Amino acid sequence: MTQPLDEIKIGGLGASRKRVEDNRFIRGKGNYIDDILLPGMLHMEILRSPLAHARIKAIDTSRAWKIPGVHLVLTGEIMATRNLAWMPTLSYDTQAVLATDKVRFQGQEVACVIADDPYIAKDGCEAIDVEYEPLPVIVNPEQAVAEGAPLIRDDKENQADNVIYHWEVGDAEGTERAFAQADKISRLKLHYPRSHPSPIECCGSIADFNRATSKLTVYMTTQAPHIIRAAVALVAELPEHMIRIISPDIGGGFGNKVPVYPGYVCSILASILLERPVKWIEDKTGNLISTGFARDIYLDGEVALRNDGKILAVRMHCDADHGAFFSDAQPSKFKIGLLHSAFAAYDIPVGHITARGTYSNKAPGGVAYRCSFRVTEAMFFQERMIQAAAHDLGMDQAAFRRANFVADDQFPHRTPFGFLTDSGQYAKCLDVGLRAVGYEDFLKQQAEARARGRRLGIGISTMTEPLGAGNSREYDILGIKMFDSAELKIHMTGKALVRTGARTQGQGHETTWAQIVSHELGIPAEDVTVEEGDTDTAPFGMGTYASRSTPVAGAAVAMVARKIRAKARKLAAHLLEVSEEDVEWELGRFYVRSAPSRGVTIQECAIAAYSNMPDGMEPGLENTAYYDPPNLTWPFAVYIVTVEVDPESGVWDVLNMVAVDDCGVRINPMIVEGQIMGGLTEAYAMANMQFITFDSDGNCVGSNYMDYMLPTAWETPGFELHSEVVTPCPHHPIGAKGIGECAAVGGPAAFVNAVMDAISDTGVRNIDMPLLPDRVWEALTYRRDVSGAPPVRSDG
Ligand code: MCN
Ligand code: CUM
Repeated sequence: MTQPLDEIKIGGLGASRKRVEDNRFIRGKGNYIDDILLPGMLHMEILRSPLAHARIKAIDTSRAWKIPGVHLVLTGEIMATRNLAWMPTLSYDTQAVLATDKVRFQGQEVACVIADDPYIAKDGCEAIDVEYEPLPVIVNPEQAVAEGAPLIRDDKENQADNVIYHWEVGDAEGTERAFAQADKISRLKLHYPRSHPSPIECCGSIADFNRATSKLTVYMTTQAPHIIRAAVALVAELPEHMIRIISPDIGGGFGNKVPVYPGYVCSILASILLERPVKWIEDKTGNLISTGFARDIYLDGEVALRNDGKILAVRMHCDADHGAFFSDAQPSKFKIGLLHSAFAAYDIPVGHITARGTYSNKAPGGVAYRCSFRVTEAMFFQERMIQAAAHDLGMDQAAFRRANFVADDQFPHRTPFGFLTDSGQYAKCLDVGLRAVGYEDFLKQQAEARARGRRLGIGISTMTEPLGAGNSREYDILGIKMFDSAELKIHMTGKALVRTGARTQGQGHETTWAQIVSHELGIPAEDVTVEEGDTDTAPFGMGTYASRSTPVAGAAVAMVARKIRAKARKLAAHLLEVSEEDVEWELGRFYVRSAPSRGVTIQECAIAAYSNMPDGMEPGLENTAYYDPPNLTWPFAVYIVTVEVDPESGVWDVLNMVAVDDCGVRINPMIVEGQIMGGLTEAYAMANMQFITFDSDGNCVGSNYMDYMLPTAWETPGFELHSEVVTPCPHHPIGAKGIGECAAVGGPAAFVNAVMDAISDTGVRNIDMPLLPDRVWEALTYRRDVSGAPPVRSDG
């Protein structure tokens, strides 16, 4: 008898396998965009606008052209001759590639210089003379809709004001009726500030157009190479087989590398004009002031309550500041993304959400920083409103949540805003978290400390996130449906190559996809190579964002492995000389049901596919599977934070943080924990220190790492992670749900709620993030809410 394979030993499902990609990263052998050198390559630098809103009177490039080593100076005027001064956005708006008429935000791309090296190109930019006529500036929605506000998008026909859209969902009348019957109405107004993904590697591209073959190859920092190829094909009217997008190693994406940026487009046109490779590498300030930011959204929310703690209805109005162009890179038909995933974990009979999007003189963006398209805002609003409601009712915040959660037997559950959540054990997660943090004990300590003048606080946040966009009925990008595919080739030696259309940026796909193959076929994970990111070799896919890779591409990997197994079974029957019905499968091996010791391994089937196949069977052992997810996957989490606030200085310290994440079956528990740790770190940073805002002239405050801080191990508190709650996803082939963003989504409210709890006796309802010491001090000292909405004073 053969020994059954030990799945963990071969690196299958549930193995905390070390990340194979790290082998090259920690040796400095990664292949990032700036590592790539092509023969004859030129370098591009971008001239950006110093002003937030100004008419361009003249651009004089003559001095730049004269600099030795300068090959090309691109302006909006030149772009316009190719119909490329403006480009369409994924949200059906237009965005300037290089400004022609006006600049609309500080940092906007005005011209590009292409030269022998980046330094000459930079000198070239400095030699361009632009004459600006300053215009009044708008930095928030209130200013955008004020009487007499300057019209930002005067380039657009039929755009008479600064409003982009009005949007609503839910039942307005039913909500009104429920509010009329409420014992109490709890109201909260706040601002989720602009934040920035800020990956360590900035954005960049190398365009390489070959006149002889007419083929355009672009190396690009993109999370979604196939979508970029489709977009280039549509915009440049080039056939797809003449475009190759390669996304090399990516030094972090976090949503920043989803949108299409002017730098990409300019490097492509420059390469076409010069017939030489053109490299553009963005600098850190360029990244912070001009690329896709996140959030910047205002909430006016109300909860209708019964005295016994039951939530009767919720009502929310949100004002979203999108910056100068509506360029949200999100695939839903909803203007405000998945904001209406709010309250999905709570059993709320009725609700109504209205939203308004406006333009401002700020860089465009809004949807992406470790979020499933505004779910971060949704969960933040939800958990801040829940805490305020519990406080207004005088109820314990944990008990209030438990009383309103969707119960385990209520799934699939239709939310008041139309989502169908798939599964979960919400109360159990909460109980695990409360036990871990020592809830009852802490409440006692808190009361004792308060009596001695010390301020302790405890904050709870929960989140459920719609991950895996999305089923083809409801999601598309430019009409392209959101399925994904995986291709699996088993070599004759039994080793394998799997490719998907996703693109890892640090999440570890090279490790985890191999584990799925291992789980399905019993091939050791170390025998499986994973490739992603090259549109000439990877099968079609919609890319990696919204933690959709495991829900969609990962599912496709499982499905293609099953197709391979089905063919291998036929080969096994042939080798064992029995009929297929008499063949049984155990991990890595087929055997004869009546004689289990007679069997063949998957590796023996692989060689047979090339050397000894039954009559009539096509040789080879490879296949492709497309996966159209039936629903989104809905992970759940509870985050609990305890803090101490120093009333003298407003400084707050985290005493303890507990995280209970249920993302269904974990493919690689260590990678999942890494994702949670990273997300909690970012959540802490957003709540505590990341400050990027604007003064009344539209100057970006926070355009560098002195102001916009990245937390290091020094600042970051420790986190205690819990993995004991596992609710397998009912519609995913291996029961996995996404995890990549959960902690960044649910984390911020836990920190803010903890600080608010510590000062709950002051009557202060809200301090906007980041909870900088001066804001907390102001709230405590003057007993008033502290808004973080721009403009800020720029004189310090
Ligand atoms: N995983 C697992 N078991 C599960 C779920 C996931 O083992 N039940 C593993 C996956 O196989 C994968 C990783 O965890 O290796 C993340 O999987 P998933 O949740 O599917 O998310 P994606 O791979 O689609 O990653 C996207 C997500 C997003 S949208 C942002 S933003 C973010 C995030 O990932 N950006 C990141 N985490 C990041 N981590 C790093 N290091 N760098 C980024 O840019
Ligand atoms: Cu919203 S950031 Mo991620 O989806 O790439």
